[in-house]
Amino acid sequence: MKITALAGGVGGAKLAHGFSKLLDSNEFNVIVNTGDDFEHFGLYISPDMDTVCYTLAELSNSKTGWGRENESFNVLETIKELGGPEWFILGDKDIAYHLERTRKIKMGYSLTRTSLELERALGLKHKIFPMCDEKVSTFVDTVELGEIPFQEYFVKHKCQPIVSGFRFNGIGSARITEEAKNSLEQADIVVICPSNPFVSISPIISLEGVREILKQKYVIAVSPIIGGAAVKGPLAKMLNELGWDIHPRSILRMYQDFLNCFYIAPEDFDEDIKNNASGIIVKEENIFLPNINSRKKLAFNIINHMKEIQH
Ligand code: FO1
Repeated sequence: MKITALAGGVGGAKLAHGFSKLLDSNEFNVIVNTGDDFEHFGLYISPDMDTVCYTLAELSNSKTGWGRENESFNVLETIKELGGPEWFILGDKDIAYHLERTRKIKMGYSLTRTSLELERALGLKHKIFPMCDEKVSTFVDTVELGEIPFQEYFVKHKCQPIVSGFRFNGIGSARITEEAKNSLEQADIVVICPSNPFVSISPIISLEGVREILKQKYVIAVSPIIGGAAVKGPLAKMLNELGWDIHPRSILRMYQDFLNCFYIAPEDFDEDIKNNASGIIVKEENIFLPNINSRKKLAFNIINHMKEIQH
């Protein structure tokens, strides 16, 4: 059984963590959004790649979900003393990771090669692919501040501005990497992790040809909305500001042209969503993933569902 997951940051990393515990290196890969990537202090920072890699390596900060556990902040403290920008929190070990990524990229390595080498150094057995090697930058259109870069919206302005749209700069000329494309084409199932559909999954599926591949595959998505709220991050606020219901049915609508099966929480499950899913199987399951047991359990249930379908 081969599974390829599409993931953004913290929510996506949790389910990917579950699969990584159950499947071998040749059975599971992740393709990660790079629209959040940006340069800060001259460093190439790839927040969603970092979060997925740190989570699978079990190095991630258990409170925030991003950054590393047992961090020190000497560099950031010193930057503060020097009057430099302190809005984006970078720990010392994390800075070392970004320095090494930046060094490799400056040497001419692609983001994919750089990422795979860093993953090996972290001891990861599964491959985590950036969606593309070209630069794609997410911009958020806001009512108060106009269009701003994603990390400024997310971290500097703490997701407070009202959202009116998104733009993925560079998406038209970016191409899904050969590695990520092969992984999608060879997968028995593609799992869309419980990540933000607007800013984490949309950049991946907006790459030329990706939707067409998904339409040929058995695609399972896990809702990032539970009981009228996002498990983490600004998704509920974004849905509300863009005029969508804060309900898994909104997520289902966004994915419906390629989705086969949708996992939602028991509190969101009713006859209405089941009957109006246009042929998509809606499954009721615990999709709250705070710890390794819940992550493994959901991954196990998804694998079992796939085995049933294959028989
Ligand atoms: N998220 C925050 O809310 N505040 C931060 O200061 C912050 C720093 C940071 C540093 C490295 C990294 O890899 C991720 C970091 N994140 C931070 C998370 C990240 O910016 C967002 O979670 C994603 O871009 C959204 O998926």
